[in-house]
Amino acid sequence: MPTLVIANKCYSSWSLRPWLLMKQLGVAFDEVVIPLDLPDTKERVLRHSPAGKVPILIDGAVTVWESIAIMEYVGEAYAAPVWPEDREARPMARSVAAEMHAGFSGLRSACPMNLGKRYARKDRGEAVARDVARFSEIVRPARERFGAGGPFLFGAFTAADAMYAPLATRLDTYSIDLDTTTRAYVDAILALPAFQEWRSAAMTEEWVVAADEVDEEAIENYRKVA
Ligand SMILES: N[C@@H](CCC(=O)N[C@@H](CS)C(=O)NCC(=O)O)C(=O)O
Repeated sequence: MPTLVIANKCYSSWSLRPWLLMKQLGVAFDEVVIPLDLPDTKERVLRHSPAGKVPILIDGAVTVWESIAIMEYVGEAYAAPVWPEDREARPMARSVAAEMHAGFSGLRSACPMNLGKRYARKDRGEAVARDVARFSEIVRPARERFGAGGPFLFGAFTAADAMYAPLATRLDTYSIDLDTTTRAYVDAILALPAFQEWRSAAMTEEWVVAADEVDEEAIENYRKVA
């Protein structure tokens, strides 16, 4: 059974991506959680991969890092339907997944993933507004053209949805206004049993990163500890 090395479920958006995909596609794995921001975090991550970042997938002699590479490996090694079957949907799914991997820095830096908190609706600046608009421009045509078979971008859940899942949590957590189609897509991600499992585990984690402890902007705190 492969092992997926991840960080705190409350904060680690990159860890969520392959974890959710593997759960959703029924690929069994063990997990190792390395909490972020502790004195030995880096050293513990480096024991698994010289790139020094999680997620990392270890499968016998194979070590894979970078979320997209892990997803591609899962598809190949476990014959899992990581990408849409439709020949026209597949390149679009790969494009939007790569776009997420390389972009959305406005949303990612202004609204870090934090499943333990909720923030009031407010203007979060132009970079965030641009990223939110771009996200909707991805969701609406994908849903319209390829979404007939299910609630996700290309109908059934694929790696493209896994890539956007942390962004969906941010849009929810930071109370960002969305059009109806985009909101329905975000809700479909949040309703996934696998995501609920991740969120429940996040709520019981003991570790709280320093920035979170002094977070005065949060209007709700869902965490049992903190
Ligand atoms: N491009 C990487 C990003 C991985 C990443 O930034 N991971 C963060 C956690 S969410 C990390 O390992 N941080 C620990 C560190 O940088 O020391 C991917 O796609 O997997």
